[in-house]
Parts: sequence; C-alpha cells; structure tokens
Amino acid sequence: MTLVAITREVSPSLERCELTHREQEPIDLALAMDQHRAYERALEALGCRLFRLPGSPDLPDCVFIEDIAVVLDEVAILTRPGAAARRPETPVVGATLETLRPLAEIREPGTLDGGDVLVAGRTLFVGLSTRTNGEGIEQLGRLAEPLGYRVQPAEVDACLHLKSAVTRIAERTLLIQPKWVDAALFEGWQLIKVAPSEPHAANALRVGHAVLYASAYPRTRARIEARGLRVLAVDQSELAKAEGGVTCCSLIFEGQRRRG
Ligand code: CIR
Repeated sequence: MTLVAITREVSPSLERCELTHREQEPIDLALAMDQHRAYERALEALGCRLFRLPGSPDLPDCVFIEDIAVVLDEVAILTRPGAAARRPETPVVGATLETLRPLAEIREPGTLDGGDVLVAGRTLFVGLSTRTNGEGIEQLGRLAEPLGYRVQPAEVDACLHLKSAVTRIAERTLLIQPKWVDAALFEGWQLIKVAPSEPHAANALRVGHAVLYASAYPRTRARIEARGLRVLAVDQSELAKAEGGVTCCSLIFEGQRRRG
C-alpha cells in the first residue's frame, strides 16, 4: 500500500504566524523553504507519494497542514482550527482530500486542530488544548465512534498540542514528555520519555517503519535508536521558531482512492 503525504508550501508571510509559547524571532524564510523541501525529500525517500499544495501570502501558517484535517482509513475530517486566522486554510486541503476519502467536517462552535489528534490504532487520543475544545472532541466522537474508534480526551498543559507532548513512533510505542500530558492515559503502551535536557523532543513522525525526527534532539534520538528504530533526522530550525515540528508539516495516510 502506497503512503500518501500531503504537504503545503511555506508561506512568504510565515513571520506573521500564530505564536503561543514562543516569543517572535526573525525567521530566515529562504532557509525555512529549503528545510521544508528537504523534509519533503525525506518523506519521498521513505516511500511516500507526495502531493504538494500551494502556499499563500494570506495564510502565514499554511505549511502546518497537519492541523487542517484528521485522515482515517474511512473518512477525512476537515477541522475547524482553534486559531480563527487559520480557518481559511481548509478549502484547498479539503479539495485535495475529497479525491482520496469521503469528507466530513468539524462545525462551529467546535474547534479542533489536527495536532491534537493522536491516532493509535482504533483509539483517538485528543488533546483538550487552547486550540481544541470539548465540543470539537464531541463532534469528532460522533463522526469516528460509529466507525469503531474510541475517542479518549487528554488534557495538555504548557504546550500547544497533544502531539507536542506525545507521538507514536512504532506499533506499540509512544514518545512522551510526561510533564505536559498524563502518562497514565497511555497504559498498555511502551513509553520512551524525552531526555530531560530536550523538553520539546516528543514530536516525532512515524513513516512506515522509520521515524522522521528533528536533528535538534540528539539525546532523545539516541533513546529511540536504542529501541532498534531507524531514525532519519531533518533540520527544522526555522519552522521551530513558528512552533512547528515534524508531524505538523504533512498529512500522511494510506493512499487508496475513494470508490464511486
Ligand atoms: C500555530 O500556532 O498554529 C502555528 N504557528 C504552529 C502550528 C504547529 N502545528 C502543530 O503542531 N500541529
């Protein structure tokens, strides 16, 4: 089965991005674009078929496409991002997704960012964050539970999204920053904790049997490799200044086309 990765170009107005936990600092736009292209090449090297959507000067955060949809095998759910300025990002992403999956959407007053949804088999852990509200989580449940998914809310503290605090890196293994989310929620999973000197290191992207990972976290990377996992590192220094990480910059899923 081919993996599809949808990405979106870095906006020329990236410097006007939303910021929650970081102070604004100068971003080298040309370098950000180069680093994003290297990330896309890494996805292709790991076997993904790439769909690259255009960016826009009106959408400073559009490169962070993960927040705009939750793609399950059965349906793609367009989100209603918690940051109002990001809501105009959805139509272009929806137009591509509807060629690949039946489409559903989160509606007002619900808000939900894809960065808050950790798909772990038939369990969807969903961050209750500054971006995702209880109504958004309930709507996700109404869409996903009839398909056989269980929705498990997870409060997150001191970080932007659930996937800033915990990501899946192998079939039964999660990478976690236990200061930001309650590790007890993940009973039955093998947990790898981030190195204490790398508090932001829990965001990793599983692609097939490999892990795409930011080069900024060598100590945590060593912990992942010690479990026998293959890690491909990419430099994301510039998008990190916009509070982005490796999961944020793509939507990855198995690419069967929709029937009918
Ligand atoms: C934002 O605040 O929405 C963007 N500057 C960063 C979004 C990062 N997305 C993610 O972690 N899924």
